[in-house]
Amino acid sequence: MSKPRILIPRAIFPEIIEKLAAHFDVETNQADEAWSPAEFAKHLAGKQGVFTTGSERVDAALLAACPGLKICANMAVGFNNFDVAAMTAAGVLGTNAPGVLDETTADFGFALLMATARRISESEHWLRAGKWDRWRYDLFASPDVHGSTLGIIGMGRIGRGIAKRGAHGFGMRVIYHNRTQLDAATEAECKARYVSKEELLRTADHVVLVVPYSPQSHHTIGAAELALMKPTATLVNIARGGIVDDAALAQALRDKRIAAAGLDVFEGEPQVNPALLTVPNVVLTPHIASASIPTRMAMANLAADNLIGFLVHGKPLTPLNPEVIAKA
Ligand code: 8YV
Repeated sequence: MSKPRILIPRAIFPEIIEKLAAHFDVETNQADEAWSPAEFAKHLAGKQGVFTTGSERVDAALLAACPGLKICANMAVGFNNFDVAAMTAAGVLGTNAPGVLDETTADFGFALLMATARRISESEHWLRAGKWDRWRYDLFASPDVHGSTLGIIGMGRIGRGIAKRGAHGFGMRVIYHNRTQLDAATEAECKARYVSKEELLRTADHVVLVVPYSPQSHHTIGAAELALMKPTATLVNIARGGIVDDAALAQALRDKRIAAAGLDVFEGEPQVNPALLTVPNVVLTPHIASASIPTRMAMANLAADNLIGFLVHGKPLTPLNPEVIAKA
């Protein structure tokens, strides 16, 4: 019997290709050539599965061009690159990679908060530019992180990891806003208090965004929300591009409406709003919050195990639309 055919459209760990090749006829793109959506569709035609990395759009048009497709396995916890309704209608399973990146991403969120609040990037650029000639009492002086108020918008596993780091490691008062309030035991574990979004924005010294992207969460932070924040506050976005109105943020940073921002994700990435590139009080990183080697390996393994689990054994590990499994 011939093996099912799958596509890995981006470069990936060689060990993962080897693992998948034991079960599948695998087409790869280890040269990491940039494929247009039309080229992606052409390579995907005739395949039963695809190992997506989070940047490939899977929508009704792609599904119509690839009628034999059964599963799209995302190497990401976020899946806003999938039109899940269209996939369900076409009988195509989607899977994501939850759970394996929480601590690594929470570490990075905290690192970005520290770098932003304590002006690490800004002062390093200044030093590298040869501007350091002598000590000054207020040189790159900043607000404190320890003992301050940390506001977290989005209290899923990653948000809770950041809350614990802040409360237990840095003695921060943690407030959070979420679609639903956590149970009392989880709140106690994170030492976190539920507040309205408005109270959070008005009172937090440092605001961290960890909400999944959806049309409802688009521009969770725009000009009106930035206007509520303290002028000394920092804002960190490790969630998704589009959660923050980047143009409004650039303006607020330029006007010193807020003190600083740390951004790992951007509207329209890998493009970055040019206005953000010219303001000094922002730390910019290229969507690397989950990028530790062990975590990226765990994410890739989970995506691979979903492909094997579903196409070989009929049992995916982390399905997004399990209703299609029975029909497959
Ligand atoms: C991925 C992420 O690396 O898992 C997610 O949702 O944002 C990152 O960890 C990214 O999605 C890859 O495009």
